[in-house]
Amino acid sequence: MSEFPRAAPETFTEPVPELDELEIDTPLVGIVMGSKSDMERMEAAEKELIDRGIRCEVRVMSAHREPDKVAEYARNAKIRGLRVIIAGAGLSAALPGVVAAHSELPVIGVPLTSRTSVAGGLDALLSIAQMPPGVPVACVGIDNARNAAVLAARILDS
Ligand code: RP5
Repeated sequence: MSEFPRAAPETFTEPVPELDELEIDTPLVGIVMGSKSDMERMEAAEKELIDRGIRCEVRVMSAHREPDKVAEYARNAKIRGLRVIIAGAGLSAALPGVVAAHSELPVIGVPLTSRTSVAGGLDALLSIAQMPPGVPVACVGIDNARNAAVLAARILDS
């Protein structure tokens, strides 16, 4: 017979308050975008998630101006409890692909129009949709951040 004192069975079933609090507050979806100028269009994703009661966080970070910040965010996303990342960007729209390169989480890209877009945002759409094989990024329609949130909700529900 073991000499180690045994914990009462209820010790294992009691909730740990600190962990409970963490789970309640942890965002499930990260919404990132390449510039503050993207915020107006990306707010539709945040609104949709809030309307559905899905916890989310919003961050501005540029793949070309702040590559280290983007890499760090993507690398830590899963361990922080995020389950899906929505990434919006305009022009060559590298952000969703860079996030996907540094994270195993599903990434949904939102191609955005901006002041100097080519062909009404087709530049961003192709940059996101045409990721090379092995590093997938889901792609919703141009400026359709709401659909990214709906897709994120479906991923969380699957
Ligand atoms: C991209 O370039 C951003 O996602 C934005 O859509 C576009 C223009 O950015 P700003 O010049 O307005 O910062 O990186």
